[in-house]
Amino acid sequence: MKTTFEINYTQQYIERELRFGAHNYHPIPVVLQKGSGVWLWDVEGKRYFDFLSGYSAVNQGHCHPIITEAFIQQAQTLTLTSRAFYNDKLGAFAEFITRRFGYDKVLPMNSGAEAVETAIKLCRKWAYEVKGIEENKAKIIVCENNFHGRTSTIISFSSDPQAKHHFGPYMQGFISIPYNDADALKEALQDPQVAGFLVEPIQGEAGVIVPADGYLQQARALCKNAGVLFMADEIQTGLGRTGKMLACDYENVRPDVLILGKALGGGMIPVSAVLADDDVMLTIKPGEHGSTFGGNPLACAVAIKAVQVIDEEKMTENACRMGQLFREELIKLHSPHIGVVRGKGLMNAIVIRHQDSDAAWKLCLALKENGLLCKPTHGDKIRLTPPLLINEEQILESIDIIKKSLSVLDED
Ligand code: IF1
Repeated sequence: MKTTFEINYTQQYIERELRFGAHNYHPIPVVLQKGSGVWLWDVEGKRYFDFLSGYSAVNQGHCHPIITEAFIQQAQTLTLTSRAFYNDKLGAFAEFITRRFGYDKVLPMNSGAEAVETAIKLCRKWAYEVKGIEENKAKIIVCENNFHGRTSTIISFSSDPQAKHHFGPYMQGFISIPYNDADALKEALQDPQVAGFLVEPIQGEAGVIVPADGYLQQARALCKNAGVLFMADEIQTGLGRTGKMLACDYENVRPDVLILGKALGGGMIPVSAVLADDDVMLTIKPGEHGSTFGGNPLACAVAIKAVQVIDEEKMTENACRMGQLFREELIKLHSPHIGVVRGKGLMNAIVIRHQDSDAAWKLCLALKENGLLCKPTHGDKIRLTPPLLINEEQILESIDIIKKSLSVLDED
């Protein structure tokens, strides 16, 4: 039973956060306290399906027992040494992750944005020292409506005004082309100063934009022919999210530079990584790049388990099956308010069709009331990305919640 007192209780948490925290987000008004698997609980004890999964950082589910165990054990042993010294976990992580994904070397970082920055720096170093581009002239091709993070360099090549307005001056050296357009890429690759192509295999923030079958393979081949690096940002699409370990696996594409993040930290700590072969990775020499926290023993111990549980518990296969069922069931609702259902595996989105411009926000509030958490993006799109261990019964239950919640949009 919900009393006025309890509503105020939630409100108190929200007010404190607003009072003392910067206002760089506009959260759904729910205050979370506990998580387990696909479930979250708020401070009033109400349980929700998590259909955001910490923006896909929690693919393995909240507080996964095996990852938690590795975390606790390592936290009680050794957590941070810096890279001034060797530690006994970085080698194990490096061997594990390079073998798992088939690359010569890994460079560990923390956030996704740092890993993207690392890929950009690596690409430029390679451009000058291997490809032979004139100093300070290297260019990287990116796609319109990309999302690769929020550093001042990365927002320089964003096409989202919200992400870049009044954060200039911007970094030079990026060429933006339409996504899912191999001809545009071919054209842009004519420029001999191009050193790389940075792309999301499925665009996340843009609203789960799945490119045409064959696009990634075509793009990969075009880059190879032009002698430029194909760099895949799999920070959000990777680690089982789309129903394959990597979204690039759908087209048997092996990027020259593979960027991983988010779920590599098992939903517990920020862990990101850049994978490449020696001809690229060894262009960066000691002292030229790094991070205090990158490759720390706690991160390494957690990251190994974070990937192992995805494999051992067949989360990728489950994401593929449950994603298919989920999209089928969404379409079967025949809701006049759902314009589009799209996605792969458990990386899905719906586009809300409604005259009211804040209909998606209203729907998310109704979903929250009915026990399912998610967040709109770009006004009319809602990403639906539950943890990868969600089962069939839970998918059907979530569909019931969505069906029930859609009725709030009938009213006007
Ligand atoms: C926020 C979306 C998800 C990413 C790709 C790099 C990064 C991200 C493909 C940077 C981050 C975020 C950050 C989050 C919103 C979020 C997001 F809405 F943008 F699309 F995941 F759903 N490459 N994605 O998607 O990684 O530095 O954040 O670790 O609030 O900014 P980071």
